Amino acid sequence: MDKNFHKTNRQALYSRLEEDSLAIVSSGSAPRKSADEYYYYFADRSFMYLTGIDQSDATLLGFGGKSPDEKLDETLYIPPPDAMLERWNGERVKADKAEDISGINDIKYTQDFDPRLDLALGTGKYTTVYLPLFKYTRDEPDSREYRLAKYIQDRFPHITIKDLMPHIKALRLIKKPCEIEAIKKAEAITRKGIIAMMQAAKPGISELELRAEFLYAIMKNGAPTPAAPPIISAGVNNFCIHYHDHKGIAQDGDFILNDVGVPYKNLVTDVSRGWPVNGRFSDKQRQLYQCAYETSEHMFKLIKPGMPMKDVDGIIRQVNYQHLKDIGLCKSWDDIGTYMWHGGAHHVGFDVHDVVAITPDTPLAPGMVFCVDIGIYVEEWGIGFRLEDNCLVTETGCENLSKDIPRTIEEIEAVMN
Ligand SMILES: [Mn+2]
Repeated sequence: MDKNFHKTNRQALYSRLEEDSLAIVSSGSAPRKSADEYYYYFADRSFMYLTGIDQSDATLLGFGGKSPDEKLDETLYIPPPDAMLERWNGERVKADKAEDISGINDIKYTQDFDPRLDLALGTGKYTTVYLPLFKYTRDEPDSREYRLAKYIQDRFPHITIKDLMPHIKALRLIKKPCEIEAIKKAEAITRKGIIAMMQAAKPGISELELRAEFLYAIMKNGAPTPAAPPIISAGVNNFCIHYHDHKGIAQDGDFILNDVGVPYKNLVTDVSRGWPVNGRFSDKQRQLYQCAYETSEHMFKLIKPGMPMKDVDGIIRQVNYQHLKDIGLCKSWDDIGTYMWHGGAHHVGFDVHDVVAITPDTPLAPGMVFCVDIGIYVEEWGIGFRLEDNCLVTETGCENLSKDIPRTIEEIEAVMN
């Protein structure tokens, strides 16, 4: 991304904050996996959104209440050069490069952060510190932000700590044109990965080999990693929604489920398809897939600005119920939960389940990107799958960003045979 993207994001963020406030966002560090082995480092997504700097243990310090045209008052703290550590672990971002990437003019080293913060808060000039206080579950250990919040409260009791996440989530909700372009690039790579699996598929292939085909295709096309651990399963394993075992072998007649995504410039896709391992839909597979396809097509004709977010899920369920009733599977509305196990409309962006400011009543607006995900699970038939596409809300309606990934029965069979 161009540095102006990150700069515009920071300007928009600071202008939302109270005057006399500070905002602190850290890039994070890799958690330890076992012994002296660490998980791959993955920069905090909001830090990436604001700076573009893919460097662990870096911190952005910004000052709130600035109007978007004012000169930004901010400092980026990066780890200092360390020849020995860099020989082992790779190059650390240097000040000039950090400035080029982020558009931040004031770059300092991490050891300068604590004294600067103490000094600033000690002046009595500031009343509020914003920190991204995000926990996925309540019993997660405290991140650096929570520890910092506690330190500030103990040491500077006159300071109010506020959560920065609602402001970041509001910004991340509406995608800019360069983000949409990046998602489109990511869709093209995702397409290659999914087609590679479809073309390699044959009865007897293992889930692991299908996964390898996907990873090989996307990495060969420049994706350094999948967007999230790919979900690729066969037969009854499709009934585990977040399946990661990859121990199964696809038998003749099995349906394959793929729920996969790819990042491009930090923007990700999330696409699911269901397809027969032998390349020909059976009658039952065809019936069910067509229900999901018709529901999806209905949604892409319907979605437009102003519609409340909750209607996407709600209408998917109603329309899909009607289709499942037409083929005799649902007798009454009470049956729908037997076959539809999850909702289908989460946003995608810097995260696969994007961290955005949304409520059920939020009206859709141009620039939002979310999944239209129709999952059908019929255990008595041994068939389960999702048809999941990425929907961009436009000025007048919407666009299916993943429409070029084989989607109709005819397209899938043509690619596989
Ligand atoms: Mn998905």
